[in-house]
Amino acid sequence: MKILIVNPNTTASMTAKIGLAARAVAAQGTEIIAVNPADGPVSIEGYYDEAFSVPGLLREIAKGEQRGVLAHIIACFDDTGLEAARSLATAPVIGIGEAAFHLASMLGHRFSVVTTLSRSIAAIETNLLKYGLISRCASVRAAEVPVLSLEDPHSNASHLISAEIERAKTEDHAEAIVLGCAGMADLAQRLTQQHGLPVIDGVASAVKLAEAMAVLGLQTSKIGAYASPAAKPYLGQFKSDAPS
Ligand code: 5HY
Repeated sequence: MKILIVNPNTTASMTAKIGLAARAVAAQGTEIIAVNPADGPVSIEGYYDEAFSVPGLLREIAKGEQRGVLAHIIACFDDTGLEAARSLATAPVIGIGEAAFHLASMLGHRFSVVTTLSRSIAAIETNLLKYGLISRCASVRAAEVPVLSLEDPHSNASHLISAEIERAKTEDHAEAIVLGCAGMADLAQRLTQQHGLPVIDGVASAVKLAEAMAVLGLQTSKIGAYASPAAKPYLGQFKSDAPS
């Protein structure tokens, strides 16, 4: 089976890291296709970046549909463009945030999220409300690390993330931790051992959920919220994106 994983930002090293984390847990026979758009922000830190990442994301989802992938994964923790992607796609579309939240909710009474910057907290809390899991979330904390510092081996990002995990554990009584950035995908195993509680990476979580849905032959429901977009002209630079 083919699974598409889209990093909606345009940093190729993060796409490579995401692909590595995905292939590390993929089942035999699962082909992971990891891509990022050519156009758009190098990192997504807040609503404005998010808005400009969506067109490129949707174009990659459209290509995945043409390639016949059995599931799509959006590898941005804000689940950027999730509903639009589901409207476009027939195969299931899984956001790494939603995937990780659900797994965390099955591992402890309450979980905390540790993300990059404070400016990302509101979008994560909004998603928790939307997914019906806000009551299971003890806190959403930010380690105050820029997304691209996760690509710098000399940064102290992992140390700051670790310190925030310890605070969530001791101050917020979190029983599980969700890593709030796709760029943290390589940290989950070490932080689980270091802190003695489940530390969950959304990339790996989404890959296993995607495989499950593909094996079950599940597809996005097209009779309501995620119905295919109505055919209409789009003018200007989005002319070629118009639904037919
Ligand atoms: C992500 N930004 O997973 C989010 C995380 C964040 O470029 N990839 C990004 O900090 O919002």
